[in-house]
Amino acid sequence: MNDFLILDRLKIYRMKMRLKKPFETSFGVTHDRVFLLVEVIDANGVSGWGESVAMAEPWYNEETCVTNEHMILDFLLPLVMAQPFSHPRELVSRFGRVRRNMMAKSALEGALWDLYAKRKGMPLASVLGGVRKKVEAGVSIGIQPCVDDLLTFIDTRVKEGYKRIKIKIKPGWDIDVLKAVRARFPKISLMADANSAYSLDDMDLLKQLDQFNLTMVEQPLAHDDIVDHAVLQKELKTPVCLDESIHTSEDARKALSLGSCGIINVKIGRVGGLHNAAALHHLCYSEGIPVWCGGMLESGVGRAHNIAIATLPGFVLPSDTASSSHYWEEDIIEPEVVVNKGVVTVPTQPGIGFKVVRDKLEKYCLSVKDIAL
Ligand code: OSB
Ligand code: MG
Repeated sequence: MNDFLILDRLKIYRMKMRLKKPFETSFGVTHDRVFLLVEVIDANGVSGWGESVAMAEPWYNEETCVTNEHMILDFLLPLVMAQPFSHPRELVSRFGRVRRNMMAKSALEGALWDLYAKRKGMPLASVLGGVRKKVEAGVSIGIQPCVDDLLTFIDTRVKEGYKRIKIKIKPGWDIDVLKAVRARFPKISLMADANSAYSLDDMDLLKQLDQFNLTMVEQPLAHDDIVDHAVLQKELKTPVCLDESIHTSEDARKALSLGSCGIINVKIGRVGGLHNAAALHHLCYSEGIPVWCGGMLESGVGRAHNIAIATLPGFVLPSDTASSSHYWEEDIIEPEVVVNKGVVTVPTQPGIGFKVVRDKLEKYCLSVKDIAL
């Protein structure tokens, strides 16, 4: 008797969903979220769902939707099919042969985790070792056309109960904007994410961040740096949080030993999947480094995975797990993700715990690759 996961089909859906409002960061503006969904179907017709958080363009990291599809179909799927496996963790070492391409690995591994949990009849959060029934939600607010628009937007989200507001900053949209936000909202938990828009030449400006009592400043310096961040962290009282620079637990270990940051943003896609995200969490938890789950403008599928990982005990800061309605006119899952008084209730159904609604999926689907295995 074995409990091998025997796969029958794999489907890759190329998706395009219009954001309610364009999302602007220091690296660019997103109007439509173009992404991939991965569905794996076992011999009993049970489906597991994963989402690739790679974007249409390589501005956040080097991956794109097109490179992810190529990696999944031409390299990762053959590794999955090469030998039987009974747990998604067995794939991590197989995928290790493929350098990087973390988001591609994560999309496929995520679908297999959902399938695994459904076959066990357990919520994904429980399978991962989660301990929370609710996760605290923060919200990430892009660069706005003017400061008044930003203040109005923050006001609605604060009134809705979000536990932390993150604003995006870039040169020219930083100190004055934060001054205005703090003047209007002196008490809220506030942070700023620069998506690598500064360098050590901006030290004087970055030091001014300390006056705003920010919970953290996220990824102020280069996307591939941990050395300059250590120099900066020594000069700042505000904790530095790393996002783009951390792809593995080894990266985190080195960053922590250099003192490059006080907090780490864990994104499942950026670290190559749920197994690696849990491992990164375990390292930070044992080192006393707080983590939280970052977002990548996910549809309901990716959002559900984020909620599951955020139930681990070291996720002690609010995560970017906003309501579906913050981003979308309608999401592709039922029920939608809802933040109530700043928290999301973790689903108790098996797997990701949200149902993918086929009609809605089809509405936003550009094309499908359907592969018999
Ligand atoms: O840096 O955290 C980021 C969105 C796309 C790419 C990078 C980032 C973001 C966000 C949005 O901040 C977070 C969310 O999905 O709510
Ligand atoms: Mg970030």
